[in-house]
Amino acid sequence: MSSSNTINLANPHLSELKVDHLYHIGFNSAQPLEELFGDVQVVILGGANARMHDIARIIGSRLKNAPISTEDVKPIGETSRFHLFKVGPVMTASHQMGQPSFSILLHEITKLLSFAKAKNVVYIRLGTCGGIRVDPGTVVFTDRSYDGALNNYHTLINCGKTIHRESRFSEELNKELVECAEQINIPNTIGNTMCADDFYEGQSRLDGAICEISQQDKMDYLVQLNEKNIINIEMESLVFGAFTKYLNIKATTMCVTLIRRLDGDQVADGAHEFVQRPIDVLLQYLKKRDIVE
Ligand code: R2B
Ligand code: URA
Repeated sequence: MSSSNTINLANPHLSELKVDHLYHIGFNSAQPLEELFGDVQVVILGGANARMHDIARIIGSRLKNAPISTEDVKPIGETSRFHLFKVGPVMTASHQMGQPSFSILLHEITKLLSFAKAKNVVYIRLGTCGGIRVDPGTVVFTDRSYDGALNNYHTLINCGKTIHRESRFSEELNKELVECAEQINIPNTIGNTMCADDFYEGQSRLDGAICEISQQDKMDYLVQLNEKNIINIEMESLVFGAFTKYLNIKATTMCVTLIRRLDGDQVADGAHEFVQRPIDVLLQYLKKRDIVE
């Protein structure tokens, strides 16, 4: 963030573009972005289109100022890749699964909000994950994110060179959200997260179509994760923590555990009832910020 608390992009080449086309979300810098998005305060990111639509509907209907009826909440911009919603000062967007897709969305919404001069914007990713030792249904707030080799940085290749960016979320935002979770009695913890590029082999599961590890290899690895205070495993936090830290955007990841990986790898149908928990924490946070009733 810059001194005026708008998002300060870190790209000197952008000023050379006459119009910046935000290709995947279907907006461009020639549009009146300040009018459309200048009031955004909170950005909610999650994997699935339908879930982000539901969250936008709930927030829209509970807005303190000018509530929006649920049938009027519709995706905006280009919808073939991501679904983006704007309800009052809240933007919600689906990012699909994995870091490459999420990273594209992050670049484009961040340019959009910077061009719109939105101030003090907070980014929250909410979703699901696998827990290691904690009980299913625990909401985990990520402090640091690690890759599968237990590096606390996101690696990218730029012009053939390897770049590492530390991945860490806002301590302040995590504390605020923990307080919200406590107020509504949702089991929660702050800890570190392992971010994998795949659900099966990348998360040391034994139930993929290919598996080259033994049960003992998996257990030894889960113990190693535990030694780094890694509580959970998901697929987007590493790039998210690195990107937002680099641009000084207040952000975090809050994911509910669907399973306890020390007990197995399969996600049972019933686990999906837990998906509501991070949404309830979010609504409590928006209430505290006086955005929803
Ligand atoms: C959690 O759940 C998804 C995989 O099922 C992935 O997007 C993630 O991070
Ligand atoms: N999402 C993941 O990435 N892993 C799990 O085990 C569950 C949900």
